Amino acid sequence: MNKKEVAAILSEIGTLLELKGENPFKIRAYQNGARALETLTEKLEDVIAEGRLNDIKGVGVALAKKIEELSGTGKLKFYTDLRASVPEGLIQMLDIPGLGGKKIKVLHDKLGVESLKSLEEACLEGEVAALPGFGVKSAEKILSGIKNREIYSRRHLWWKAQQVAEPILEGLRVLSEVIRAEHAGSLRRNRETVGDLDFVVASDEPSPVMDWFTERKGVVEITAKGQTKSSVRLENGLQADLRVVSPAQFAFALHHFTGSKEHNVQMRQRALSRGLSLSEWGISNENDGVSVEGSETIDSEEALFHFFDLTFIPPELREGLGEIEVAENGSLPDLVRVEDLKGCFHNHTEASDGVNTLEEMALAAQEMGWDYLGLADHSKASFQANGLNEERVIQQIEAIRALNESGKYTTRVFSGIECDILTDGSLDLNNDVLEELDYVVVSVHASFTQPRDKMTARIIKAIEHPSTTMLGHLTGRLLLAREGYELNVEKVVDAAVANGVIIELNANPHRLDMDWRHWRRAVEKGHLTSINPDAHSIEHLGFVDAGVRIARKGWLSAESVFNTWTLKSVEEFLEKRKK
Ligand code: DGT
Ligand code: CA
Ligand code: CA
Ligand code: ZN
Repeated sequence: MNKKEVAAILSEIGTLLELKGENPFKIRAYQNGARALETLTEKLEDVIAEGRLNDIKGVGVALAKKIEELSGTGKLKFYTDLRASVPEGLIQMLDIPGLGGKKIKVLHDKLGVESLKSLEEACLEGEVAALPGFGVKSAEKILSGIKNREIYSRRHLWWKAQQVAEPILEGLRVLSEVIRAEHAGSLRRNRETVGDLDFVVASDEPSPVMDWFTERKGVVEITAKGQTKSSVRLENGLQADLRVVSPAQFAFALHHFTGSKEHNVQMRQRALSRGLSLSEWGISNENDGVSVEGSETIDSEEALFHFFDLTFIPPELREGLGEIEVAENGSLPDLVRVEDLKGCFHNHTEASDGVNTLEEMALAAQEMGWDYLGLADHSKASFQANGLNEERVIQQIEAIRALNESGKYTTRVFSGIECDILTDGSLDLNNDVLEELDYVVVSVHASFTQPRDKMTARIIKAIEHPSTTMLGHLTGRLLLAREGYELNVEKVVDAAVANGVIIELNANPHRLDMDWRHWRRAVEKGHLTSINPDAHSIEHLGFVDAGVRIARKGWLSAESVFNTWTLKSVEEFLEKRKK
């Protein structure tokens, strides 16, 4: 386990102890220990190897032993036992925004609630609002938190769903009875979250295919099994549907089960307007149901779209948002591809809350084949992330300059910062230092609950700051975990365009922020974006893949994406912005 993971467990132990009403000194010891590790500037393994764990302020002998155990084995019996001793319902309450160990203990002690259901009832009956320290607002917030949690639990992050789906698709493709196999549904459409997995297979022998699909390791329940459709529930909570069709039906079935429903409805209307009926089986005459001449040769989605006088519509655009009309004109955009990226911005190093060094990040970027890499550690207001003050920023700028001059790596490193937007919209570092940087990302990391107008004005003020180059994670949302803060997206986009500021597409699979639904309009207004992984480790650089998928879903082509530009154009752009 790395120091961040260990710190997270210590902090959770603190919360669990709070929940149990343990001794405040004990609780504080774990919280302090977590904080100490979060802000540790060295590698945890080194500190342990050199026996210096005890020297860290806030880490006593007992805690040091636990940290060593976690770091070495990834496990800690004390933690496992503690977790098991707390009712599951109370642990679930920790997912509700605004509820921590202390508050949950009060709810449990005063109202006897031990499950989300009983907590919901207590909220509805006004019991929570009546508790000291709670009130009507916080009861409402708890209610919406419970509701969101339910909605969240029904869906899965695209990134995770993809990891589950990939081996299934590969497994299907190697079966001798399988002629073709594809993903379908929301996963194929690159939706940010996925309800269930869908697979479509062409085969003349469905039985062995269905057997393989339902008898795989990882299947915990078979909810349906037939010759054309089977459904299973998998151990990780995901469900998966498999359709097996004849090779002649494959293109129609793939198109149908890719969806979306809205896109399908519009395609059917288009068919109907020609007296035809389009379904997952094929194209027939609306009146007599007889298969239509020419339709039997359709063996691909390209051919299917062509039959209806449309250019191929990439799956990610099939949301019923005007893609059919644009395909009719043959003017769908040439969507950005991951190979188009020549680098990326907004990445963290161990100087703030990342786990890798500057050199490790530069090497990893070089291995990605990138011409440039922008670093952007946190600024000092993000103290929990060990944000940099002015002095440390200057040190980092010098370290980056030295690295570039050493010629050690072919990747050019840009010095940046992820500067906190303070509550009033001002920036967290002084102007002299901001001007020394190659670029500045500005982000909101605190005071999420400001009213919509205030938050909008706060962000616009930061956009108008002359040093600002990019706006980080527009809404602060965490998919399936936390709603974004309230703001007027349209106004923020307008301000960004007016000031030549780039709104990033944060590619972290938990964020994918700004949402894909806003990009098409933003680009029509002349907006430029940058697909930024917000990497906190070298592995996270790979998040750009998720970002590109969402960019495609937002109709973006390479020219609207800053980090597809050449190193020279990027340097010129950043130079010009500085003047
Ligand atoms: P999900 O699973 O909620 O993330 O979203 P999808 O789009 O994967 O939905 P799913 O799995 O229920 O169905 C897969 C596709 O099958 C869907 O995108 C379109 C098609 N489909 C399903 N039900 C209907 C329907 O009632 N009408 C039409 N036109 N298409 C449907
Ligand atoms: Ca689905
Ligand atoms: Ca499905
Ligand atoms: Zn951030």
